[in-house]
Amino acid sequence: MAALWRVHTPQGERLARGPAASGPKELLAPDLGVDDLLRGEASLAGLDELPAHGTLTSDASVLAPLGGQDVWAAGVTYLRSRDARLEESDQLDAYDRVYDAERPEIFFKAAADRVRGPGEPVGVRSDSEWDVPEPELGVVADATGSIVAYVIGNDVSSRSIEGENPLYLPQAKVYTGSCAIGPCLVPLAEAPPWYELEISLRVNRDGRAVFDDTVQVRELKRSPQELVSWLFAGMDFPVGVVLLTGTAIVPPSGFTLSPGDEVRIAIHGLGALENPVEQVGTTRERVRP
Ligand code: DO4
Ligand code: MG
Repeated sequence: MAALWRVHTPQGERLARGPAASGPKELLAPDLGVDDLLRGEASLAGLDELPAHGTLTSDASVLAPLGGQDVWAAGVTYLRSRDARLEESDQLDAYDRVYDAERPEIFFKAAADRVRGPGEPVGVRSDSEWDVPEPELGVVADATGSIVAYVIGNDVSSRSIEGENPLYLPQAKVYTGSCAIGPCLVPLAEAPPWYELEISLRVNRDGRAVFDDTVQVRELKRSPQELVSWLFAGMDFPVGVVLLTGTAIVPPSGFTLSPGDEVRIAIHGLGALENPVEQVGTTRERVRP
């Protein structure tokens, strides 16, 4: 059951292969990158057949399993998410309509080089009062628009900024540390079908769980392939792309992430993604019109 890992070794960055549950074991060719496997020349489906180029030493650390893949995200794809947006916003209509509409909500989330990997901090904005992790199934599409792997993603978001006005969505969703991906890419053939996956979230504060919840991905309103086909309807992705498929876990309204919290997202078969939380941006005086 091999998954694709990206690791930092004393000799530099390398791809590696190993089970999602127990980590990278074998290094792959030094000149092989994630882009090569998603561009269509070599394929992630043949991961098990790629020649090994050494074993991993204990001083290797795990990186976000991406090359040049940007991250996009779909929203309001679960009933729970639609209800949460209706609660936080007085622009009721937009969220109700997009849940039922033919065209899904899809937004740009993070440029490839801004994605945080396992163990790296995710951010809460200095000008936001209400922040949440959004644990999501990420699907990895190759250059042809076929889903070739699954991965865990965190669409960290500001609910106070999003709730104030839907036009503030880019500020609520795209900022330093707002996206974490990892720990590895699990090829489709190695993963359970998406509708059998279960997503768990736990937030620890001072070593104690302050929030945890679990949801079933089968509650997703649209299939991952449908979401990907909308993404490719207007854009090409020569080295593939990651699409987060939306959240169904929304902590109660009294909950906000705080710097120092530890976020753990697990999906059986895809491993676990853990990130501490830090404050990002510079505090500014709030000037209201
Ligand atoms: O418009 C809000 C985005 C909602 C979202 O990110 C989600 O449902 O996961
Ligand atoms: Mg989301």
